[in-house]
Amino acid sequence: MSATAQSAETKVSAGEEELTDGFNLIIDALKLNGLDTIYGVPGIPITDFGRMAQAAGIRVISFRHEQNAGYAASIAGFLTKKPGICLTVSAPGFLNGLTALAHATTNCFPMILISGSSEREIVDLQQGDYEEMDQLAIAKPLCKAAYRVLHAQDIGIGIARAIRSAVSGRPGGVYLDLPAKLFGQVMNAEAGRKSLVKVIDPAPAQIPAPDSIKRALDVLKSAKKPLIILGKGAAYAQADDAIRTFVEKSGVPFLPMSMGKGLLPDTHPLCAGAARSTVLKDSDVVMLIGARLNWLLSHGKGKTWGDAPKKFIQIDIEPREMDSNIEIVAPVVGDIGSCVTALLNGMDTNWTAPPADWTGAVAKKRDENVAKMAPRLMNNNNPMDYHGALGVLRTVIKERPDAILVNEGANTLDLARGIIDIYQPRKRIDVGTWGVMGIGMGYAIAAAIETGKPVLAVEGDSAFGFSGMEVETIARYKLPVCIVIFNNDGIYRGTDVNKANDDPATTVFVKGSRYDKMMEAFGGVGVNATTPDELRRAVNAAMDSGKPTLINAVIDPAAGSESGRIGNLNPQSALKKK
Ligand code: ADP
Ligand code: TPW
Ligand code: MG
Repeated sequence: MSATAQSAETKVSAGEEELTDGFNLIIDALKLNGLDTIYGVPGIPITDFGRMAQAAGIRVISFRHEQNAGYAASIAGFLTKKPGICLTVSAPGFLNGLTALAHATTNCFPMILISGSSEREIVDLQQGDYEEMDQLAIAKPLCKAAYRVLHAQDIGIGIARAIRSAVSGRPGGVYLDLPAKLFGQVMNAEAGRKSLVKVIDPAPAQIPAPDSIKRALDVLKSAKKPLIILGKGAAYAQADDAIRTFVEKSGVPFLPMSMGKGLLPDTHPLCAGAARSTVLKDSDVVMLIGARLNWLLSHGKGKTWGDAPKKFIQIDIEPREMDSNIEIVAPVVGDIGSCVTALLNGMDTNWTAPPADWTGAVAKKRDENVAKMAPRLMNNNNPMDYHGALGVLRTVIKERPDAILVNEGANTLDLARGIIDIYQPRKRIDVGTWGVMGIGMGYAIAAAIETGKPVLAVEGDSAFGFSGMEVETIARYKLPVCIVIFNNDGIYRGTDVNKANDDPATTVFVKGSRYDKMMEAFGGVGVNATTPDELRRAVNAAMDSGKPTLINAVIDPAAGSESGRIGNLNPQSALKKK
């Protein structure tokens, strides 16, 4: 024991000095900054920290695997604009959480991964400590910022830096390394209180330059065939009213990206969601609001964008995003709330809507596509196909527009994205920029915890498997989550055959699996649904009761296609035997 700690203890027993320690200071710092929920997995050196945080009124959600806790924290950040907190043990727990931290950074979600770590002196000399790893160095390239706190008196500043780094500018993941020794460090309580920092205005408004607003409006006004694309940055910004007013006042058709759906309802007269290929190809001016020109938008070039010459306007908080793939003729750098408000203020009172032949053509195409799809959504096929099952879920969400839809898989993802209309902002959360499988249960848990709304998780059977054990977590916390597994016996399809030996093909699973029994094992409701009618009854009952429910929706194993809608990105061997 150090001399300081020794003397402190002596004083406390003499009743002369009130003391605090690392455990308490971290908890106090989080609470002071309104961070009231932690997603994690306990163990050395953070077990007692979790207990104490819970006792101090922080909601601590204990998961079965850190990756799922991390995904929960990442989407909590997206939904609330406050950094989601994930807490893990050292080396293996840290590494399990790291995928989610990288995911948060890639998707521009604010998150803080807090990991306990082993003794610095031993780690740095590589002397083989318990769960030895130089975690700070490993985290650095995968997040926006990484910090380590060595002394109790620096906890306040360390957490303040982590919060500000996560939410200011382009949001992202932050790593905070807390060595085991820090938790037990003792210091004077009054000095401890004074060392804490309540972060003032953690994500200050970033006002766009007036010139950039004027330029953007001039370009938009000059358009004959304009288009607005709303990305998940626009959803994150929580500038819902300004965005809706701007789109409606401009009269420009809009295309929502997957998680931008619901900013304006998918059923809005200006929504071009069901005319996607037409508007990308034929538009002449495209205004991006919180959406990057990455692979999801074919980098702004190539066949998808057609031959019509195009001008791009881009609104983003990150200046380096401009010209990342192609030239942006009107860059607008600032936070979306400030930018869209400035655009609205800059629009003349005599602003004229785009030419009616453009808006009319977009609406016509959209209505044709919607009409073409309608009968397929009402089919009662047995075994079910994707359209029959998704037709049911579409109605479920239409009737409960405040429910949150979680979605992952390949066919299950791509088809649900197009078929299930979303009516309110931030009600659809999915695989994001990486198209990652495994976000499902973590997202569902955080969505239920952070919003208190019912959650419908629509999951491919493979996708679900990446986080399936968290069904127990959902049952344990009695969360209003209804999981529907599109069980087609495998990845993309359940029909592949391995002709070389007796092993199953690489993309297929056990046929006729009953995932519903997993939820029953933990005391929740399990249902096996083989028809759209059975599915409808089971989902409605689950959404009405709020009981943890898992529905095994049996889907025709031959119904899907390889890689869903992105088969074009899938290299296939030219030498493959037919
Ligand atoms: P999508 O996948 O929906 O197309 P992306 O994740 O590619 O969306 O893009 C989101 C963009 O939004 C990022 O470039 C990010 O910098 C930006 N962004 C996030 N929050 C804000 C905000 N508050 N104001 C402005 N831009 C933001
Ligand atoms: C972390 C690759 C993309 S989609 C998918 C995998 C494994 C599963 C598709 O099957 P599923 O859906 O969910 O049953 P369906 O309806 O088409 O049958 N590892 C990670 N992320 C990704 N994207 C993969 C692997 C993949
Ligand atoms: Mg499948």
